[in-house]
Amino acid sequence: MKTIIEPFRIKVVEPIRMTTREERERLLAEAGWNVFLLAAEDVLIDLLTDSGTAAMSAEQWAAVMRGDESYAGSPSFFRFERVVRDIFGFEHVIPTHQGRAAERILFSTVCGPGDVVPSNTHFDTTRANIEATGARAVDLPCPEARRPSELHPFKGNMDVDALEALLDEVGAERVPLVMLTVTNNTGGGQPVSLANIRAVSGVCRRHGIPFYLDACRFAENAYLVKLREPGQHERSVGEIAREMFSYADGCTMSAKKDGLANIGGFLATNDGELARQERDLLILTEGFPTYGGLAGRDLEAIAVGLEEALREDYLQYRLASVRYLGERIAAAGVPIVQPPGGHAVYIDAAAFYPHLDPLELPGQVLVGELYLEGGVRAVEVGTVMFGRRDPETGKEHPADLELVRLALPRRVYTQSHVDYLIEVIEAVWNRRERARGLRFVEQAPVLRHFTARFAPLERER
Ligand code: P70
Repeated sequence: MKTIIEPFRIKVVEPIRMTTREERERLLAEAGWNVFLLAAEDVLIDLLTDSGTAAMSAEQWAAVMRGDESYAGSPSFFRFERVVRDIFGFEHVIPTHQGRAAERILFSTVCGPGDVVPSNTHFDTTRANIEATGARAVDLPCPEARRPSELHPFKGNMDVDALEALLDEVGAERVPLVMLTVTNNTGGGQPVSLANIRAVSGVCRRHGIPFYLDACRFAENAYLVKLREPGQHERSVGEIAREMFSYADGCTMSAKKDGLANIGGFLATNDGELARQERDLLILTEGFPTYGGLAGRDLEAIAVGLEEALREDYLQYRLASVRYLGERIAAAGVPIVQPPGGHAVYIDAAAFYPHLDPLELPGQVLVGELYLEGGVRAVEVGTVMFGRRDPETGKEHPADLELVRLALPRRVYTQSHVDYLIEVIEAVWNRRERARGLRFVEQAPVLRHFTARFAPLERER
């Protein structure tokens, strides 16, 4: 059959609520045009994030009941550890309450002032946790990553020459580790090829630098390798994933993504001495090493979820729905990051609203318009998230790209939800010329996108 269906049927439903346009205008104004500040019940289709929003399977809920809540030595931990070791291949597995806790523990153990941590592109919490230690986070995406409309199978790749040049410039001793984010979330949910992982790992080995993967979306990356990388088509996704991790010395993971869980994460490494230091820190802030800030039932849900995330019927459906959304809106003329990636479709808001300057926050404008039009919540990945205000002069510096991410929660929405979304996006596209810019009214010094408030610019276009 040519139709790729949702490979599940629905056992529990959760009603979603339609609002009127008048209500949404009031609600968005009250939220200062920041959709993070909306009540979730006022959102119809929530594409804010694919993190922690997955629908759990019957098997996961059954595992939740098996959860053992012993403070130390819970069998739920040992089941979790066995699955993580089996898929990822690392000896030491340290559970954390989510991805950023793994990042904080890793970076505060290995980084300090003057250090430099390169990645294809750091996610915002990763960058913030590196910078919090006084180190510098450097993004080295491949050149294709900076050109949204250009087709390339592995736009998540790192620029290996740029990595070599950086190591020559700063000296390998200043680089406590190199990271690759799979898939590259900030760069459009784009996959990293096995060849690139191998090449980056090779550079690291030559210089004696540990190499880590930010593994949040490892299963989607492995499936895209299977689809797009020559010679990989016949292999299982699990086998590809194991090869990806075989080149690395450790990983950080948010199980809220490809763990198909609503909370959780982990840090993994083959370095026993490092793991000991990390566990000491874990006890200080997260909890005892056999639960690390999670309940036994969460560890069980993650153990089942990690294996389900590697099932190919699920990945085929998931990637097909992202591709369907991307291809339909692109066919209507909407500029998107091409080709659609793993967990989300990214609209190029700078090309969508060419009449708006980056400092008029075109991405945030588009996010607001999508909510006003159809109760859809997306997220800006542009100047609001990655731009910087100079603390001395107050001058705003725009981000490289002005993107809006439509992240699809896993196993949550159906084809007709996606068809509705396409209509909403087309309606916003058709009146794009009338959109006006936004300005910041309030902002926090770090991770400002979560709490900032905005107001429309006076000028009517
Ligand atoms: C997302 C969420 C989290 C994330 C990630 C990568 C590649 C680490 C983490 C941290 C965050 C988010 C963004 C916008 C709206 C809501 C939430 N990404 N590395 O949606 O993991 O959140 O578990 O601490 O993508 O992309 P954690």
